Amino acid sequence: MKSLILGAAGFVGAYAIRQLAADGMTVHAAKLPAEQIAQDCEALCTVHDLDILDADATEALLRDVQPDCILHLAAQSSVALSWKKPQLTADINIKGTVNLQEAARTLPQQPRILLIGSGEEYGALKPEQIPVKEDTPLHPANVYAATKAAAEQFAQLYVRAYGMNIVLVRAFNHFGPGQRPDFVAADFCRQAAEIECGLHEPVIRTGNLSAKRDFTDVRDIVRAYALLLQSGKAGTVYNVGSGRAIAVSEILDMIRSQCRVPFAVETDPAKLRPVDVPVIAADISRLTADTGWFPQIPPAQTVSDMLESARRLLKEQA
Ligand code: A2R
Repeated sequence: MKSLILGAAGFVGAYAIRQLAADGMTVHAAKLPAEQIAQDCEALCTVHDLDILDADATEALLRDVQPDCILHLAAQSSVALSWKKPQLTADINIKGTVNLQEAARTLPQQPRILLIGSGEEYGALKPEQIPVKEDTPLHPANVYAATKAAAEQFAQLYVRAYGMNIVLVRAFNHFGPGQRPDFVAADFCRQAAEIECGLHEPVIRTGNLSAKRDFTDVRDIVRAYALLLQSGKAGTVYNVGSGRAIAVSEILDMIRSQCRVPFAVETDPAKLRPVDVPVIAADISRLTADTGWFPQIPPAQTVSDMLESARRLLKEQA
């Protein structure tokens, strides 16, 4: 089976390349021209340059590769940046997805597309709505979430209007080694590693610690994506998450228990979001029923791997 991963140089992209290659797929990986595929992934895939905002180039790449399945990860994926750059976020997340769907529509053989949306699409949830099921109405509470909900609407339209083979994912928070520090756990791990090396005063600066999110190890996430590429149903939305809400403060506690030196905690107003959703957790029964997937890596293991990776990165940069 021939797969094409869009956004392959991103955080999830590297793990997706490794997973699909390990599953025996032929992997084509598309990235922005200025980006680099993770070094260990180069031998596992054929690399292409693509800006998904270029509709003609997107169509040309799909005609060239003729993939059986497409994993669409290309996105402006930061909630914080989405408030600062709403137009860019809308362009990449909505227009980019429409470009992909239009390009796929012209292929003689319709590929299966796995479109990656977000648990953020649900917005504020009442306690009785948690864990949240896929049929819960969407009330996006930030620019990123609104663009992901819009992209999903386009995909549903293309499934109904053109019979396209698009499977929809609402992914909840994922984390793991290699994540950029503009995501909370990676930010804390980098600060902790810097404190250990004496590069930083012994204070971790945080945003809202009481927010509860459904955190899943990225290696579990890509396993779910691979299973959905095989056996997800077209036009169906799947929550992908652990099914359990963890407070950001619990992540910080895990880092505290593994950090080699003590540290204090301070609120940084710049890290607080204009609108924050108190609790998000996924109902993953549909995903489990259709694929047999369940998460295998405990959060404390992920935090330990992330801290180790942040320490390694600092050593390499020294
Ligand atoms: O923004 P950059 O320079 O980090 O590049 C991102 C890339 N990307 C694009 N690729 C093609 N054409 C574009 N116009 C374009 N704009 C951005 O997509 C990045 O390399 C990749 C997305 O990866 P990350 O930002 O690392 O997100 P992550 O965590 O891998 O999430 C994958 C998917 C996204 O759809 C998220 O919204 C969702 O999972 O949670």
